[in-house]
Amino acid sequence: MSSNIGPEAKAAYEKYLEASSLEEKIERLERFISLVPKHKATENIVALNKTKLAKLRKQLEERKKKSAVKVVSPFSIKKEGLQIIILSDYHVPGVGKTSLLNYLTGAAEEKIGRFNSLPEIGIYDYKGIRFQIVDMPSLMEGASRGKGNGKEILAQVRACDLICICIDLSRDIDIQMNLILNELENADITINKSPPPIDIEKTGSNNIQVLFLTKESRAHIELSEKIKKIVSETGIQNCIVKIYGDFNLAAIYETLNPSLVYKKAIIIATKGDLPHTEQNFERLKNNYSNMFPIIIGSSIEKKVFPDNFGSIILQFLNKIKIYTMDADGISDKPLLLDKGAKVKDAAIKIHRTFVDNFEFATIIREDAKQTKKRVGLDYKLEDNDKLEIHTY
Ligand SMILES: Nc1nc2c(ncn2[C@@H]2O[C@H](COP(=O)(O)OP(=O)(O)OP(=O)(O)O)[C@@H](O)[C@H]2O)c(=O)[nH]1
Ligand SMILES: [Mg+2]
Repeated sequence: MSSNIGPEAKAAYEKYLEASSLEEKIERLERFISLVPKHKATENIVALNKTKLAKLRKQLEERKKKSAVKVVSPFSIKKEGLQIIILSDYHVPGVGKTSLLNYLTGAAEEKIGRFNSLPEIGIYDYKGIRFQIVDMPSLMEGASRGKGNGKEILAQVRACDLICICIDLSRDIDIQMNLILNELENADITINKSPPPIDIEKTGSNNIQVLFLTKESRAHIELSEKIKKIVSETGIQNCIVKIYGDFNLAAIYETLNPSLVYKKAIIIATKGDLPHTEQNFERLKNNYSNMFPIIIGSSIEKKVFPDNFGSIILQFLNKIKIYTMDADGISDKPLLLDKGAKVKDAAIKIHRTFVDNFEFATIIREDAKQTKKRVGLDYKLEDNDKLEIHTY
């Protein structure tokens, strides 16, 4: 073990090595990872141990699956439309999550100012689009290790479409940000980052091949042997590692960690009406806008909140809305599609038969020169297009 990790983490690692049961191993490895100081020199140690941890967790899950009677957790929320999870750190008084939920959806008014130990859910309707907003119980330090139902909360966060981190501007912002970012990282939830440009495909042959498939990846061709060694250390002996872009060894560890998820997140700063909160808001923007392109200032008390919140989210999630139309008129509930989607993607979403029996489509685009256009399945759609599909 490297000397960069400090005595406390070293001792924790030794304890992990002595653990006998699977549960004990997981708990001690989690503790070890949380104690390793996070900087460049320890990146690989953290990544390697996270991969180990993910494997142990998987083993435990499989063992539980075999024996367990299924119990539905109150923290597991069935997704309805785009799911947004509101998170904050634990504090009395609260950061303002339930106030925000109530402002956007009208749900849970009676729970404002009272600590929520269970999730509260509401539907925020924006121009006919339904966003499911989940106000989660606040995260305590150690949530990723299970404190305050942290594991259940973070398991749901892994499945959502967007994380909204609420930061109380009347308190120290770095304490709040550090706690949340730390717990998310320890739960293998990566924020506002794309997955590395690497695929690892298992093969039948008994060797590890590394393919550098672009000019950017070939700049690191000398890492080939190191990559093989890292992959084989995790127990994979037969695979092709395909690399499509610029990368480093930490990215190889990342790809090998089956439990890593990549999530988009924004920050909502709360209680902007309280005295001396301007400085904290400036500080929040200065320190975190590299990682968070969207930081919204708000005061629910004074009803200060962007009217176009729905549109901000859709843009950030790279979604466009398409209005279908037929002889009876234009639907007021749009279809949500990924940016860059074509007529074909919309047709599939409506019903497969619209693709199979497709004749042509008509598009109305308000600000285009030719407002009504006849197009085919491969035509690229834009936000707010009105679309009519004609079938045989
Ligand atoms: N001044 C001010 N107070 C606010 C604002 N938003 C919420 N509060 C107050 O902050 C307190 C906590 O608000 P909640 O919405 O219950 O906070 P929470 O994050 O849901 O709290 P927990 O469920 O306990 O984690 C309440 O007394 C709210 O009235 C705001 O914009 N300005
Ligand atoms: Mg609450």
